Amino acid sequence: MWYNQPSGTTWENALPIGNGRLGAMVYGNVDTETIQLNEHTLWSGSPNRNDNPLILDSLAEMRKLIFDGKQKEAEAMANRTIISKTSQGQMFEPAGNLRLVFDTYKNYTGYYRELDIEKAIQKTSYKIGDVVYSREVLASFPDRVIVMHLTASKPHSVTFTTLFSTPQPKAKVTTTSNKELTIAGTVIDHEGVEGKVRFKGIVRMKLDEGTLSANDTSLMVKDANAVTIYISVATNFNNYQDISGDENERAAAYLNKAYSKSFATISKAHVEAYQNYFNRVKVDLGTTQAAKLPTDERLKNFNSTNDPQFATLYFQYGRYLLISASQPGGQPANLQGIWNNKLYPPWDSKYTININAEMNYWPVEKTNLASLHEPFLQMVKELAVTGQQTAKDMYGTRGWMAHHNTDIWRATGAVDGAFWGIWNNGGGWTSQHLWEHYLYSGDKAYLASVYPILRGAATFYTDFLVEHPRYHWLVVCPDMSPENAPKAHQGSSLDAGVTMTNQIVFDVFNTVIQAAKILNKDVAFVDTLKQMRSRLAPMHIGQYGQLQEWLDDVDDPTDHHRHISHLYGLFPSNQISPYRTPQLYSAAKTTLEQRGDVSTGWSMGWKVNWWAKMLDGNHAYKLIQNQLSPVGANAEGGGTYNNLFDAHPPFQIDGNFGCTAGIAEMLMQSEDGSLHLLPALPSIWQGEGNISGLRARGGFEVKSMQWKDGRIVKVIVKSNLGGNLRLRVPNKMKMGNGMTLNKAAGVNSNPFYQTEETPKPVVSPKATIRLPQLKTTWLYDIPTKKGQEYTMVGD
Ligand code: FUC
Repeated sequence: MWYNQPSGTTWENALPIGNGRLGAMVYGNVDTETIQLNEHTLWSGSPNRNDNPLILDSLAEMRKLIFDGKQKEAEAMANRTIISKTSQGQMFEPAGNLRLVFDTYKNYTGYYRELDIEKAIQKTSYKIGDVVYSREVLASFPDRVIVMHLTASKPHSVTFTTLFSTPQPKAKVTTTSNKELTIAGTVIDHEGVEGKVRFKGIVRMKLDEGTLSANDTSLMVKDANAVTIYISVATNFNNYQDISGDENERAAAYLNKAYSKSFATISKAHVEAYQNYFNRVKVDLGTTQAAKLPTDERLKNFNSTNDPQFATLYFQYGRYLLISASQPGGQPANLQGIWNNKLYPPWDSKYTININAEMNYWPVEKTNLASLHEPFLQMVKELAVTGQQTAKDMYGTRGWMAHHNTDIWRATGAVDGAFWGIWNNGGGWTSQHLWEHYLYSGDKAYLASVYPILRGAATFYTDFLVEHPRYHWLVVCPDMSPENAPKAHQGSSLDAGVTMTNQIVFDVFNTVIQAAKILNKDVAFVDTLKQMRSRLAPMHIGQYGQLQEWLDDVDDPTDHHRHISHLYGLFPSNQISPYRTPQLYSAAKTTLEQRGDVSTGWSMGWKVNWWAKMLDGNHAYKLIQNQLSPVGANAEGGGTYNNLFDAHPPFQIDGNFGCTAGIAEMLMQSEDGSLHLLPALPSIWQGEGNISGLRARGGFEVKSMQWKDGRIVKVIVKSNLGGNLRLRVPNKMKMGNGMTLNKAAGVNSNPFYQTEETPKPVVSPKATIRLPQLKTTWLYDIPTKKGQEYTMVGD
């Protein structure tokens, strides 16, 4: 990514770097360089809970109101008895800005700045007079510090003053006797929770000639040949229950260790560590002349030119952002990843778990970054602890649950008001990531270790489900379909047994049933789950041919709401399939068409995945075009900033990750009983292309895949676990050695490719169903051995 202009004062022009612990936005301004700093554990507040236990005594009454159609009364009651009376969630906080103020900056020429996502290094350069100045900055993975290197083409030309500014009201900037610049502070209180996270930042310089001096609040470099700036930030956070760490000691330890190394040494180790992740996937969708322009111009042109490399760049940038924001042992990527400059960020820059936080982790397994799933999986484990008390204190159930938001303290109470907060599936949905991680790795010891958490998520539902008095299915009540309400409910979102919830409960039960079978345990519990599963509400197809969002046929075909939660069953779940459930597939398509394309950033990202699952590459590509429009160009607002951050707006990183996952889904899918290659290749990418390194369920890795004119020329699949490889491809193929391939027959014997039968939908007599016309595909079975590679070529 590169630009001909500095960022100016616009944060969304600055370029992000990060190592999963430290994040920074680098502005690249000539007069004053700004490095806006974040640290992953720097959050407002301190360990706290936010449950409202009043509901426990009024649950029966609440349910009756909902079942009697008195949603508004139920909502008023929920605001009193369910919504938290304390914290609505704490905020991810900025540390401050390191500023380098230069004495020579006027009349610069040849300005250039870039973010090299193959190396995770940001560079800025410009010329003043006959001196070329350059800056390079990285957030080192192995060394845990941010390091900037400044050089000039003429000796003794580097002169600047370094200072800190911060929006944190309880922070102090000083210099030390050994000429370090430091910032130390305590975060703010928020919503009645005392801010107790302390942070420390230390900046130390290494000069090649020239002089370094200090006053009370700044460091002055004069006439150096080159300068290396080492930046270390740490907090006292140990985990969500314990903040007894020593931020001073930590910040100093990282700094001292790194300071002994040169920029070249740090840079080399950093690039190696980064590429260990990044290089696992390579993709080429073609390159045209359009790729020669600066990134911001390509963004402007994307909708009117043929620039397939821009989609490649955006896909790889999603991987770059995930590697930079989410590292084992760190916090999961939040609504803004690890990049926030505001004291009061939008939605607290926390974790919204009715879609956004899960979306962040959609690309992680398939784009070969599985170990970066860890921070999210760790959060789920912690939610299972805090959420156990919430389940007990609020709803009197066993197991664990979470509502629609959480934060670094793993709060699991209901927040933001009844319209948004009465959603009980934060545990159910996030727990499915544990299972997904298993499906890709096949690691049974891991599965055994997370089984109690999966079981706990199911146990909550076994205690919480109630029989619907009219329909007699087992339903969740109170319930809601995230953030949407049918007109029939007088503006209230409260309901019972909404489609998304039924789909999530179905998944949670299936997962435990399968996991228990693999681990050979819990026969009685599995029996209970099977019985209860058979009493869950099936999906409904309503009067307009749509997939119903609610149990009653009350959808509005002109509703363009950004949440289309009932399509959870199409993606990321797999209950709706073109091959297995044609009626539901048709209904899901009708729903997608009725809801329309353009929306907020993350909603468009989700739609890329849905259209990929619809096997409609051109429609998926249209959504990519909508998403890759400069912010402001779409009527509904969603789009992309110059630094390719996704715009809700404002900036929210989920859209980046959603679209990255969607591009992977267009090229390969492995959820629906086979490894499906090129399921949704848009015409614009058909000519020629290749990708290597995508991962599929059951331990398969597509080592390389080449296509031409929409047909697969050659594919090499590595089998890491053995078992049947059922391959679905758009053209006839044979083995690389010329042998014919066996046509697939019967159920796929590969245990990682089992699909649970979706209950038959209830169909409105008024519905018109257009059964799908599917493109012909070839389906083969290839028995594989663990560790072997298999080459298949077009026939
Ligand atoms: C949900 C969404 C909003 C936003 C917020 C962070 O509330 O409905 O669009 O993404 O999360």
